[in-house]
Amino acid sequence: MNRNPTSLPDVLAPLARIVPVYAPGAEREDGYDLWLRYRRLGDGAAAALAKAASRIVIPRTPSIAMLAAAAELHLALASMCGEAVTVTHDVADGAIVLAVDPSLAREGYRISAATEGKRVTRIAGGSDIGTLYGAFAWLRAVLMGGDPAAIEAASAPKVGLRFLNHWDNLDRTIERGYAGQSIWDWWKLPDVKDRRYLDYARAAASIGINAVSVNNVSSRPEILLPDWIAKVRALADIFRPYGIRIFLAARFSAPKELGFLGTADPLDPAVRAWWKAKAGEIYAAIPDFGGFVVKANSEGQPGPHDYGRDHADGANMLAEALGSRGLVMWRAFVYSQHDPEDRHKQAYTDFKRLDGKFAPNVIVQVKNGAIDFQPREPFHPMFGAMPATPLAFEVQITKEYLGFATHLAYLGTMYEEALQADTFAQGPGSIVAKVADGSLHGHQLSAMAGVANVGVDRNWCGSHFDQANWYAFGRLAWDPHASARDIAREWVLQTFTHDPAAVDAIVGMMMDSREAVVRYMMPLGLHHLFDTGHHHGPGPWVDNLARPEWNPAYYHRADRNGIGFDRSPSGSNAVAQYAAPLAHAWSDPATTPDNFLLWFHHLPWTYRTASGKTLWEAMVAAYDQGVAEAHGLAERWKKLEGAIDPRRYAETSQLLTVQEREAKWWRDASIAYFRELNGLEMPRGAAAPPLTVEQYRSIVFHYAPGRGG
Ligand code: GCW
Repeated sequence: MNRNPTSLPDVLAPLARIVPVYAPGAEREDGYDLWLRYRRLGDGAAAALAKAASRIVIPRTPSIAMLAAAAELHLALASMCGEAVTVTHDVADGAIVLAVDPSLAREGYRISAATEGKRVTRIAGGSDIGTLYGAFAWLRAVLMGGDPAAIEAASAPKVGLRFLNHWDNLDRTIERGYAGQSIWDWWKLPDVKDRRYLDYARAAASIGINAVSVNNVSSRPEILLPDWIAKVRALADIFRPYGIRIFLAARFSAPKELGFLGTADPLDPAVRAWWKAKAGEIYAAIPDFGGFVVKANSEGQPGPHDYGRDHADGANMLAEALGSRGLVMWRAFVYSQHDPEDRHKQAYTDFKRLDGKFAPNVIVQVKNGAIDFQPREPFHPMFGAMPATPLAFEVQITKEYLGFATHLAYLGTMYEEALQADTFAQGPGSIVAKVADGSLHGHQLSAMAGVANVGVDRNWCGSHFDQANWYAFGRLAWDPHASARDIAREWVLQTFTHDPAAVDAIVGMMMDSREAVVRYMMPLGLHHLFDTGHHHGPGPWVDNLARPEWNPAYYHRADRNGIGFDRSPSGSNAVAQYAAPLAHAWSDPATTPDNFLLWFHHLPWTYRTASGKTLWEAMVAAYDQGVAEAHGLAERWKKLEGAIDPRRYAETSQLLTVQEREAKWWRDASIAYFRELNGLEMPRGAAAPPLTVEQYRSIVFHYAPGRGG
């Protein structure tokens, strides 16, 4: 399907060696279309598609979402077949009939071929939004190479709220964004409605996203002012046909900071009245407003603790203001520099005792792991431990800690690992996915939140492969029990190629990629060893920051004798926050998987790991393997030249070169530093780092992306 377009004339070759000029047609492969890549099919396939989808039939009084479904099919069919199809009310052979079938789940759909006595495809949803999802599912099947006349499928989302969180500031910078500025052009809103808003809504809806918070959780209060609500409303109007509800990150101190009141105490009647009025004002503009996401008493953000109140007091006050109209997504990412307790334990300690105290429209939003989106973390101990509270499962799609947009790291496997982790809360099989979908404790409310990786870069996400992480998040939020490999395959078929060997090769690279990153950055359960502020590259030597728990040295605790954070009963005893089988296994290094060894234990460098190697030997071997794997990714990609279009091939090649270089840097800087502490020889066969620790320490990065405003 994606054969190389006409090749570049030979005479242009000298230029092409210097600048990336592409052959005609290649300029289109800039990634803008994401996985909605409706390219013209070959004549035979186009004729078959045109026959199977000769017209689009909509109900007599179609809702706006039904029209969005028809518009998508219309766009796709016209692009793929080369001619427009009619949108009509009359059924005929070859029609795609869009319908609502209230017997289906509200957001579910059923696609059936050859029904109604005519040769038609019927796409029915439990509501018009279900029909829209069905239309996207039908298109997905077509793009993956399915026979358009025979596609049958039925599905419904397992998670209620499938939520993208943008950490976009009001000045268009993005905290932890690596794909350029924010796509929300606040200054020109509400008058200028950028085409991107629509394309964003289409892409998000195509993978089932139904909620979006548009501003950074480390929020500014101005978004709640009337002129800003008007801007937000313009976005909400564009998202509505696509089934997406808008949320705002609310700054807890807004009534005070905006100068309306002298306090933001959640129990103060004037504060409660202010938020109620504010909610009323928002609902008058945006009747389907989703609610608030709140980062409170975390990393300098204001919150109820400022007034001696607890998180439930704060969340319930906002929940009351919204009433049954909306939800409060109250984040559990809280830790304090004044608390000497292991940071791993703090959120659990703070929230566990509040279980059952939250209002019915509050969801507590919990990161996948207890610290902070690290390349690998054990699952957050709150999962399974808060039976009376619906918990949202939050992950980062943007790769703050996995190589920004320059390293290939497919995160489907990382999400899957956390979702499949067994909490043992209700005995074996109590996996995190069952907390995310609400089934473990029978909650009606369920949610998955992903921190978006979208910006104004032409390819949206900063690299082609980073699009797969947005895609995988959406697909797993739809079904948290789905397989990361299947999702990778779907994505490759829709974006890159149908050539079976190439598909296998690309899926293979994706599946191996995140583990490679873990190995060359932080093997064996090491975590949080990033350089300060921008988090780009290694900073294991950093130990002088004011907040103790912001120092990498706090996490690795390495010295002459050993390394690792003792969270066993002899240390911080964070293991006790997990259910008995895990607490037991993870208390002893001998029964702790190598992946988490130094997360839970402080061990001598001479400790014998399961492999028979000493800890030092195992660590160096893991770093070396990570570097070899990064090199391997670049080599595997080289074999794909010609199998995919030249533009995306070249752009990805350049990034893989960066990744390999930075993998070496991670390894060498980390080993140089640890070796300075332990004074050990390099293990046999391993090369010593080329630079000194001082030289690695002295590398600085001015204006690294993602720090926000
Ligand atoms: O990972 C950390 C980031 C912060 C972020 C915080 C959070 C928005 O370094 O930039 O703040 O997580 O999740 O609130």
